[in-house]
Amino acid sequence: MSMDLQKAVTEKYQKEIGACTNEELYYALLAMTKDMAKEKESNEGKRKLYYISAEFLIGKLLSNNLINLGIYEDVKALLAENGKSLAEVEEVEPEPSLGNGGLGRLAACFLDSIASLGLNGDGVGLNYHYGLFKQVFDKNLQRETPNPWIEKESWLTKTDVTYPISFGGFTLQSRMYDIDVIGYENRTTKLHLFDVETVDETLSGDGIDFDKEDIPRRLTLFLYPDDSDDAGRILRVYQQYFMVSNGARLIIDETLARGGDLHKLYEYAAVQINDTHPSMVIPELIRLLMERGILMDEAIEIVSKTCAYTNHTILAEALEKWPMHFLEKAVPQLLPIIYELNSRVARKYDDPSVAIIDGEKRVHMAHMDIHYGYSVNGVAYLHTEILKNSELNHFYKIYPEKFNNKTNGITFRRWLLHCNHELAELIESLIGDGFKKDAKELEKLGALVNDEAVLQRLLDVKTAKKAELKEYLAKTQGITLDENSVFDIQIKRLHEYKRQQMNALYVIHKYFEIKAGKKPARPITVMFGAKAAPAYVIAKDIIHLILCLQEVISKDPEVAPYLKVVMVENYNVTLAEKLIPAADIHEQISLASKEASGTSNMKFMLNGAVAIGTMDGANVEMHQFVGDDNIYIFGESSEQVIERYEKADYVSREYYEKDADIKRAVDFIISDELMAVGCRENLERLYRELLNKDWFMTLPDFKDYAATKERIYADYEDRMAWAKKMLVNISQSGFFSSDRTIEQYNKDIWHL
Ligand code: 26Q
Repeated sequence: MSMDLQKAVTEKYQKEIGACTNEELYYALLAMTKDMAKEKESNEGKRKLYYISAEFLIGKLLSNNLINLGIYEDVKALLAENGKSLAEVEEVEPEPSLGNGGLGRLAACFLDSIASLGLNGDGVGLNYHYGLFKQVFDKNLQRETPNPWIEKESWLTKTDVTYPISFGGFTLQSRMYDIDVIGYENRTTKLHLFDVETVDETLSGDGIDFDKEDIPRRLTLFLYPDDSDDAGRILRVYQQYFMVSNGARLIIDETLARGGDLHKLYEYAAVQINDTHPSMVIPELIRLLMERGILMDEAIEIVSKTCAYTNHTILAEALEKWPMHFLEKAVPQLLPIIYELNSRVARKYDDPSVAIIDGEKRVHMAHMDIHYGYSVNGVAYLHTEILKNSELNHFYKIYPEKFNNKTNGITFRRWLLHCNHELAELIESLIGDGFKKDAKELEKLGALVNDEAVLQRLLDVKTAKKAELKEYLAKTQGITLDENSVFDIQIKRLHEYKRQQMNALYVIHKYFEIKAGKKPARPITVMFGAKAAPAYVIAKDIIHLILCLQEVISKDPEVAPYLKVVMVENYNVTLAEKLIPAADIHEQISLASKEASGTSNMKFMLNGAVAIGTMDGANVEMHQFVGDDNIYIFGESSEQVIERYEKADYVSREYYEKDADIKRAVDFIISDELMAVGCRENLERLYRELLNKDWFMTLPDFKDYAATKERIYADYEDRMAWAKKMLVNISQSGFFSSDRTIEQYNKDIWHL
């Protein structure tokens, strides 16, 4: 192996390893890794899975690939012998931001598990040139800039596969690019990313503006973070159709190439539709089969046995409903099929709530998926129950057999072996290395919960990771941290239902307590990382509030020694890999019933952090695994919340008026102190929102939240008792491996 890197370096640069720059070493390792991936066998089998997703938030690939190839330690040692650091070489790699958050990262974890389990399945998506925007803070506000990640040499490999993709009025030539997904000590699969041949990276200014009507040149520039304006929304339709038409053609070509019979496509292909973004694959596959001579009745039947749908949200506004005239303009060839699918449903069921096309001529993509797919799954126990019993109840009554749950998971390769070598090594020294392939073996740690020497080593690893984060943030963002403070972290997309604003209100509450002389036993560092969709006004106001609090508190000599707010800039996978191992406490405080699953909760648990959370998403299952003593649960239940929405009788102002602590915290948003560092318009808008609406009910949960925070900070001071909680969390995290999730998808849905 060591020969290989020297060989790659010699071939590329005619130099010795020790004489190379970090850039040169990165490109040499990239080339070497791509060659090694080529030599590995791909998975085979009769039936092949196509995981179609608008997002694959893969993160940096070098280290993960080296780990999965089993050569990470060798490369690291070889570089060290030559006076080089693998960690510094890693810094050179740009992070592709091909996803918004959980859904995109889940797709990436799934590909890792599919490859590692040796299953026959590939990912299909789009090759966004700028991905999601890069976040910069400017005057305590979020500003968006492009994040170019494709360099001359990258993980992408250009293929010969191209298709003519027709839209209303014009046709574009596509091109498929592949990224090898290397499984852990196993085979490889591929992520197929489609691009347009005519793409042109020119933007209109220094932000992320561009001509949204110039489809041939702009189709694959950005991943859509929102659906704020019509030009943007229709561009999203073009993107989605481009993705699924390419995917459908690939599926048909590969099936035929393997000697498959299109009349039995479902014996050769399973298509997993990741949320509704790829839903047009259903009418497109039907159309392509009909082009090849199959009659409509049969084509519908074939496709219905091929496609399965995963739901990731119960927020009504996130369920895609495309106006008919968008589809007429962008993809007129699909209309006859969508009309037919709609009439078949309408003939059978007169309930308008299950119609595909509604009274306002909008196409409900999820409804099409449920009627014409063979499986519908939610992503955590509670989420699937809510889908069955309320959100999609009318569908559940028609098709109870289609509904199933697949609780999300994460890949332990990236989220433990790669991001926390120190912890992985400690675990291996205690229970051997079986957990690397069978995560359930972590349960063996349970026998050690009273071993103080072990607990002390666990605390030492945590301290080391906190110090590492401190150094990294000092170097990259000029942030100073106190590693002896408690690290309390909330990292996820900024959304009102995730309730970063409640965490911010607690910070204000603590600020006042400290001012009044009630000092915490140890300094507290509250960290945030979050991007807000550029058009999501309130989300951006919440970022503004947090940044203003960061400034006000850091400049207040009475409070700063005890409380620090840190909002990291441009939160992404790379930062997650540094923040999660360093966390003592993680915030999973969504309004019960709103977070489908959450996946950062699982990553923190695996890294020995303790959660404060509501009974929402996968927190419910985490609670079941670790028990009351090892997770801090608070807040109203999903039943209570659902009832509040049904009754529509929540008045936030009542909570504000009857509780002095709440009033003081909310009022601080428009205080002179904050106005001095912030924008009146933004802060007042947020204040009014909380006072007059508070749609995600932060105020009713606030007191319980604050009391629970006091309890968790107090418990943190008994270091041995705390280390025991850490160990229980790690030992019970095996269920949340994406290997388990993928095995369940395969057993119940894909049958590969
Ligand atoms: C829709 C229409 C127009 C433009 C954009 C969108 C859009 C984009 C992204 C809608 C939804 C998303 C992403 C959703 C998402 O990330 N959901 C998360 O999925 C995770 C994996 O299942 C869960 O753990 C999270 O609970 C869920 O919020």
